[in-house]
Parts: sequence; C-alpha cells; structure tokens
Amino acid sequence: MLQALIFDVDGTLADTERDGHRVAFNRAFREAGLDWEWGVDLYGELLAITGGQERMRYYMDSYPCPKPQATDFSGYFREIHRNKNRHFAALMAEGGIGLRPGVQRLIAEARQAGIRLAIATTTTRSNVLALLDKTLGSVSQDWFELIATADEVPDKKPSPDVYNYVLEKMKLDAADCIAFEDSVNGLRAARAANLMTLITDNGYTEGSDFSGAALILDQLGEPGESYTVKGGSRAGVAKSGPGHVNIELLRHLLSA
Ligand code: XBP
Ligand code: MG
Repeated sequence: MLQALIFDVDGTLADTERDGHRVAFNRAFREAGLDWEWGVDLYGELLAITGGQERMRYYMDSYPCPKPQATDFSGYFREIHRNKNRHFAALMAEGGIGLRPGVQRLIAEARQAGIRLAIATTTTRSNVLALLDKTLGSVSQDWFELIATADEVPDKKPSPDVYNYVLEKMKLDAADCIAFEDSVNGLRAARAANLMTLITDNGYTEGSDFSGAALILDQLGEPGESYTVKGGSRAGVAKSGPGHVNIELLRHLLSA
C-alpha cells in the first residue's frame, strides 16, 4: 500500500543543473582565478559523475584543462565547492528556476492524502533548502519528514545509501514507496534499494537507458497539460491514466 513518496532534487523537483549548478560552478572558478568554463554540453558529460567535488576532480583528471595551482586538491576543491554553493543559493534567490510541472500539485495532493514525503539527494543540504525556500516557501521544509542529502550520506548515487537511509530512518518498507528520479545514477540508486521508480527525464537525461523504471515520462503533468509516456515496465498504467500523475495513478502503479 502506498505510504511514501521519495523525491530526488536536481533534475526532478527542478531543472537546476544547466542554469543553476553549472553557472554557479563557473562563477566560483572565475572567483578562484581558475581558467575553467563548463559549457552546456560539457556539463552534460560531467553529470555522469555525481557530487560537485567529485565532478571537479574528475574533470581535472580526465580532460585537457589548466591544472589548479594547489598542493592540497581536496581542500582546494572543498573551498571552490563552498563558494559554488553560495553562488547557487544566490541564483535560486533570484527566482529564475521554478519547480517542474506537476511537482507542487503532487506534493500538495500527497499531503492531503496523508502520504509521507521525503527527499533523497546527493546534493548539499543548503542547495535543497535554497530551492525549497524560493519555490514552496521555508515552511515546506517541514512537509518533508526527512531531507536526506550528501551532508548525512556521503556515498553518492548510484550508491543506494541515501535511499536506504530514508527507508531505515522512516521505518518504511520499500514496497510501499515510490522514488522520483530523472537520471540513470538516480534510478540505479533507487532500484538497488528495491524502490519502484518513476522517471521524469529532462534535457540532460532524455534518451538514457532507463531500464528498470516503472514509468518514464517527460514530466508529471498537470490537468490540461498532459505528460508524454516514454516507456517503463508499467507504461500501460500511465497510458490509460488521466494525463497527469496523481495519487490514484501512483496507487495503481504500485498495485499493478
Ligand atoms: C545531483 C548531483 C549534484 C549536483 C550538484 O544530485 O549530482 O552533485 O549536480 O550539487 P541529485 P553539489 O540529482 O541527487 O539531487 O555540488 O552539492 O554536489
Ligand atoms: Mg537528479
């Protein structure tokens, strides 16, 4: 029986990567006097590596680029990452990035139906709070019984750790929950924690191999703004559904 919805953040709640994190990284590089500029396509490649500090380290090691003048790379990237998250918070506060279609509605419907809510992300906690504050208001932090981030769970997706942490802390059975993801790394993490997973893809993740997902949609949809069904083992449930993801459809999905 459906008990809880567990949401990924970046790419799922909002399209934060291209115009949020990427831009914030570039500002932090400039600030540090580091001659790196991550373009839109390059950043798409780098998203294969989860975690901002891991991503910078991977770029330095794998791409032809100027090497930072540092002896302690961990400390160096930690500092840039702190600054990048400060720029990210400023970008969120400007309000240019909103929630994806259907997210706010589905969260409200879940609360009304007594379905428990959680967040499971590999991003830093301050980034989640910056997004929630601007989009749903600071009160929304309390709507999520648990906000699990890289601050609590350092082993990032595709590791299932963050999902297992949510299930353990909330004393939930994976069979009673649905995970919402946008990426292959997120899907792998959720599936390794035995969670049914609903994918809403985006510009960076469309065309990925989402094998194992119950449903692959372009968006959650709204009444009057239908999702497109792209696949998934239970695609039929969405095809015969109302065109937007609601609690009834999710219950159906879990019992199908
Ligand atoms: C996405 C990530 C993060 C963000 C940047 O997390 O992999 O690394 O790109 O955030 P998710 P940080 O999809 O699980 O929300 O710089 O804080 O890592
Ligand atoms: Mg994501």
